[in-house]
Formats: sequence, C-alpha cells, structure tokens
Amino acid sequence: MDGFIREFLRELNFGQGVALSFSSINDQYLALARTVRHYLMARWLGTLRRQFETQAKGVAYLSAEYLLGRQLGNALLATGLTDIVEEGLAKCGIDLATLRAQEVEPGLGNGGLGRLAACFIDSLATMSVPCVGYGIRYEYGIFRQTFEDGRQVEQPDNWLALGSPWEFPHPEAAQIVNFAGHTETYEEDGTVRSRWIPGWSVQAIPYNYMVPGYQNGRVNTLRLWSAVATNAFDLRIFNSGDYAEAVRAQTFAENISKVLYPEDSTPQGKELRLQQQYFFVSASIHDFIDNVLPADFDLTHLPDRVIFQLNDTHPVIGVPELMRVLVDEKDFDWDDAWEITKKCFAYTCHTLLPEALEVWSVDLLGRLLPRHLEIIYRINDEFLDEVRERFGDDELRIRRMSIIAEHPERSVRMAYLATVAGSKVNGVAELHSQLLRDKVLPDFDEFYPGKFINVTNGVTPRRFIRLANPALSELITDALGVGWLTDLERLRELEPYAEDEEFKERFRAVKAHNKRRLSRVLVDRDGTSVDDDHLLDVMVKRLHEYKRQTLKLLHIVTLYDRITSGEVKPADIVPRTFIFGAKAAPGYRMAKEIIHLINAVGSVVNADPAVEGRLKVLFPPNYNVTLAEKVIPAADLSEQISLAGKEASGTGNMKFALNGALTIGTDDGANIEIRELVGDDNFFLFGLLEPEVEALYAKGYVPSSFYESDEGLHRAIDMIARGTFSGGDRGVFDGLVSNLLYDDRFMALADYRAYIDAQDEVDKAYLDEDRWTRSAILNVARTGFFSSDRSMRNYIDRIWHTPPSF
Ligand code: 26Q
Repeated sequence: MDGFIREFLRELNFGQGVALSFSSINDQYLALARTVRHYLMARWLGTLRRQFETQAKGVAYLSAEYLLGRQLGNALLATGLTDIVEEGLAKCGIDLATLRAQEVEPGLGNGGLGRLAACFIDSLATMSVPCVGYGIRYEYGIFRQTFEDGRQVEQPDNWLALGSPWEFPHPEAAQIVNFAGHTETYEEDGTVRSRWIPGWSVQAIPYNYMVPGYQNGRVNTLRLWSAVATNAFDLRIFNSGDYAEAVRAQTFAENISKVLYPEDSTPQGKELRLQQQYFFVSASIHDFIDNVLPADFDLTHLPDRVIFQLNDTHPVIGVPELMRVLVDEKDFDWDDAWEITKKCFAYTCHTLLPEALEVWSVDLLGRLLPRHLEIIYRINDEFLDEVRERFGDDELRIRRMSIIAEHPERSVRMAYLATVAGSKVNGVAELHSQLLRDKVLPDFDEFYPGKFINVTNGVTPRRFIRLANPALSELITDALGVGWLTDLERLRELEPYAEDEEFKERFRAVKAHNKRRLSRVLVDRDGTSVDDDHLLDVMVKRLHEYKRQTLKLLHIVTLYDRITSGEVKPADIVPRTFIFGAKAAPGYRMAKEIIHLINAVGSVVNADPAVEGRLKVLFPPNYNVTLAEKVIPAADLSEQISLAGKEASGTGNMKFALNGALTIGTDDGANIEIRELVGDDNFFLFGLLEPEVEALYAKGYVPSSFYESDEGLHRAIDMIARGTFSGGDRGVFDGLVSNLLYDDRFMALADYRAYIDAQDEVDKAYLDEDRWTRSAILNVARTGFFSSDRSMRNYIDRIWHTPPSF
C-alpha cells in the first residue's frame, strides 16, 4: 500500500503538477487513473510482445461504436487493487468513491450494439483471446439529455474536456485515408486495370485504450481513430496565401471524427456518416497489415492471422477496401483476392426493421469512393452470375438478391454485400436468427446453406454483476466461493438456496440496500427518490416505438385512472415506483413526443394527493452506462415489452435477470431464451406471438377496434386525449393519440389487455414476498448462460477459430 501511495503522490506532483493539499478532485482522479494504468502497463507490453512472438490468429472487431462506461472501477477490478487503493487514498484523506464519481464515461455508442462491443472485448481479454477492437474516437459521444418543460433537449457530450487519462495517442502510427477523386484505367502486362486518383485525404491518428482481462495478466487493445488534416491537405492552400481557407480545410478534415450520430435506427444516408465508416475501416485494415503483421508477411495467408468481425453493416465498406488493397496495391489477381477476402470477414446483423437496413446511394458512394463502387459492382456481377448458374435466368430472384437496388434510387444494400462476403452471418438471439433466415434474407439462406447461424448475445458479469452489484456478488461468493465470475454457469449452484430461509433474507437485504443506494444517487443528481417499500418497475432502453414505452405508459395511466375514478382505494394497490430511462434520436418526432408524455404523466401522478404516494413515475434524464449500474441492481421488475419479432435480442433484459429482477416481457428476442431458462413460473409472459403479429397485419390491423371494445384502454387513451396530462390542452398529445388510434404500427393497443392482466399478476406475486424472492433467486441462478464469455466462446468455435492464446 505504501508503494501505491508513493506512486499516486508522484503522479499528483509530477504528472498533474499539484501538491496534495492544493489538488482538486479532478487532479486526484487523473493522478489515480494514471497510477492504476501503470499497474496494467507491464501486462499490456507483455501481451503485445507475446502476440508478436506467437503470431497467433486474432480477432479484429470492427465497430463504429463502443459504449464503454467508466474505466476506473473496471481497471481496479482487473488488477485486484480496489482495497489497497481505497485504504491508501483514505490515508491521504481522499474518498475513492468521490474520485470514481469524477470520471465522465466515454459514451461512444448509442445503446445495445455499442455496449455489446464493449462486453465482447472485455470477455475476449478475460479469456486470453487475441483481439484488437477498432473504432472511432468521437470528440463528442452520445448527447447529454436534459428536459425542458418535459421535452428532451440535447447538449453536446464534451467527454474529453477534463482530460482523458485512459488513452494513449500514437501520432507516429497515423494512417492516411483517401476520399473522392476519380478512377482511371491503364494497361499492364496486357491486362486492363483500374486505379484510384483520390481527391483529398485525411490523417487517422490512433488512440490506444487498455482492455484488461479480469485478473489474468492479459491486456488487449482498443484502437480508436481520430481525424486530423494531413499536411498536404492544407499546404497547397497555405502556400497560395489563403490562411483562412487553409484553416477551414483543417476543420473540414477534423469533422470526420467530431460527433457520434445519435440515430440507432432509420439511418439518414448522410455523407459524413459514410466518411466516418470508411475512415475508421480503411485506417484499421491498413493498421493491421502494417503494424500487427510482420513486414514480410504474405497476404495469401491473411485468413490464418485475422478475422474482421463486422458489427452490423457500419464497417462493411471494409470488404471492397480489402479487395482494393489486395488487387490495386498488392497486385493480387482478382479471384485470389476474393478468396482471401471472403475468409477474412464475418458479419453480425442486429436488426429486423426494414427501415434500419443500411443502404448507400450509388451516387453518393461513387462520388466519395469511386474505386470501391467499381469493386462492389464487380463483386455483384460475379455473385449474380453464380446465382444464374444455380437458378437460371430467374429475373425476379436476381433483382431480389442484387447487392444493387434499383428503387427508389439506385443504391448499395450493405447487408447483402456483408452476406455475400462474410464467411458467416449471425443473428443475435434464436428468434432473431430464425427470422433473419426466413424473412429478411431467405434467398441468401437458400443460396448459402450453413452460412447463417445464431449466437445469442451476452453481457459481461464483471461490470454488470461484480462492479454494479457488490452486495449480490458478496452473497454469491459466500455461497459458491470464488470462480463464478469467469464461469457464470456456476450460478446454477445457487438453485438450492432459493429454498434457504437465511439466504433469502440476505437476498432481500441486498435488494433493499441497492434500492437505497439508487435513491441516494437520484437525490443527488435530480432531487428525486425511490421509496423502500415500493415495487421498483424499470424500463430503460432507447426510445423507439417498437420497444413500446407507450404501452408502459398506458399501464401507468390505467392504474392512475383506477385510483382517480374511485374504482380502487390507493391503500389497496401495490405501491410502485416506475423508472424510465431513454434517449430519443434528435430527429425522431414521435419518440420525442413519447418522452414528453412520460414526463407529463409523471408530473401529474406524482403531484396528485389522491394517489397518496402509492404510484411514482421517475424519468432521470441522461440514462447511460453509469446510471444503469445503479438502476439495474435495484430493480424488482424488468420491462421487456417490444412487439414480438421486432427486438433483435435485447441485452438489458439479461442484465436485469442476472441481478435478480423478474421480467415482464413479450415472446421476443432473448426474452424467449430467458424464459426458457428461468421457467414460466418465474417470468411474466404476455402478448401476441410473432406469427400472430404477422397474421394480424395480414388480415388488416384496426387499432381503434381495440379502443372501442376495451373500456380500460378507452379510458386511458381518453385521459391523454382530454388533456389530463397537459393542463387540459387537448392538442399537445394529439399526434401521439392519433398515431395510436389510426396507425399503431407496433400494436400497443392489441397487446394492452394482455399486458394489464400480466401486470395484475405481477402485483399478486409481489405480495407473496417469499415466492417473489424465490423467483428472483432462480432468475440469478439460471441465467449464467447470458455471460458474454459464452457468446465469445460461440464466436470462437463457430466463426473465428481463434483459440485462447496464453
Ligand atoms: C447506421 C447508419 C447511420 C447512422 C446510424 C446507424 C446506426 C447506429 C446504431 C444504426 C443502428 C445502431 C444501433 C443498433 C442497435 O443498438 N441494435 C441493438 O443491438 C443489440 C445488440 O445486438 C440488440 O440487443 C438489440 O435488440 C438491437 O436493437
């Protein structure tokens, strides 16, 4: 410990340049972070050296998003230093928790997909699998959400402002990334070849981040790229004497990594977004070839050394990029290059919504990346030749399967390109993978037997159990001993404890403790609180119509109606606190209206004395990983209520179950697998099944008929329409109400009655404390499957073939 104190004070004095007595919390936090990273440095260098020596095959995970969450706690956990640091700081009169709270989380992702990437790289490091994560160092991550009069207002996320002690810039390892210009043909040895004369370029500067394995001596690397102007970029302009223009040119280049796009569905096809994608993918592929492989490496053997995993279609432009490198730069024959490329990529799909499938207009792509468009055309021509060979001139099939769509404008279907190029295509939960094969890409499934597989998502138990829920972790360790954190199926051994009175009592005490902890956090950040004796009912996830936050609202409004109409006495209802956490894409109007309504309902319900405090609606702004770590361990009930067939997997659902919340959920995504594991008695299932949803669409869904025939629903919608939550103003939520009555694409009204009935069952179950605790324990005991270590094992065995290294 004295060693730690010495190191810490050294960092404070010599790194930060302040004396302890004059240091700010931020000084202390930065010094501590740097001290802790020193402890990881030897492992990091060792990992890099051994990686170079063994030349083992590794994963290059390509993801436009990494939603990492705070780093300090995880680094302390990985090194096993937490206790020493806590005591050492205390001797200096410093509270570790205060310093941890000082860290601004890197919010370099929107939600599930970005957080999944963070969980995966954690698991790979913990399992000693060689992996480098590649992505973008956005200067501004996901916006900070505030509310003004209940409406969402976005603020820039200036996460780098107070310093970022976890990153290591390497300007000497910069890559050049080219854009635009034109292609030209030329002849060489009697063959006609094409080359790219780019129009402009930027520099990609890598910033390395440590990805420590859990107490295993391994530290992998996350390499995020930042864009800066090249010297050539502005030199010409400088020399022409136009200083202002030259500076403007720099700004143009640096825009590329400036900000994370806050849409997580219905991508807009913006040029800057395509620039971002190509920017990080091109830099990453070149980086791997230049810096990870030895200098004399024969790229024929590239598939023995790397698999590029495509996290959704965002990095798919890497496919024509690798082809271009091999054919144009390394003089490979096209067919040989294609054989190599096909073995080097695999693709994970994360959606089922047609509007979320990425397409780029040929016009835009051809302007920004003319050579890549040529390559895509050739890949498509040869692919369609193969299709013709198999199926004859089935013109409809050819049109359906073409990587190039003709309508509504000529464009590149990125998911098709990824499917044609990928050695494997995986969905993220059983149902999702099935629907992917049957509904989204059936022609491809027929054409490529065995290419489509499922790998159900997972979450890292290090962050989402051990760090987020120390009290539960201690209880588990008391029962099972150590080792479960890297072998999560061992949670099964908790099953007998579901009948153990003393364990149950302690389990309840853990939940109560976590609720109080959350309450303190909410008091500090928003001046709200959670009552000890309330059922804590939580819905936290991006705001999207398919996720159906409005269905949750209709439940709350119905409970409120039961009280205000006198149907039930407040004393007779099970007291509940509802917590919402959700960001809406800034341009998604309906989502923003739903946010407004949640806040409006909260204001009215929370302030109405008739409710007698038995219902409370909280919507802490700016839900992020940091808040998730406090909310999830406190929850009693997890809301996973998407329309069946729309949520690819969900990963929040797994985190809640692992922390002993019961799920109320539809037959969708990974909910299905959770329910199969925990058992019907320990899960509140409701709602239409996916085939029933399809059938209802097919026969013609009329939402208003549900409104007409269900009195509770009628009353709830009328309350909203009448202005109960908008000071009597009927106009405020008109768009939302009309949408529900006349469109309701995601069938909230069709599932309303089943949902309300299921919620009434929840109330009954909660009143039986013993039964509830038993179910909650069984949720923990039976969901070890959802460790991202298991997901990674599946990827390794079935897609990557990258065994653990050392
Ligand atoms: C694409 C192009 C342009 C701009 C933005 C985007 C974009 C960005 C993010 C598109 C989609 C996303 C994120 C999608 C996402 O988070 N999907 C979720 O992935 C989880 C992990 O697999 C699943 O659990 C969720 O079901 C799925 O919704």
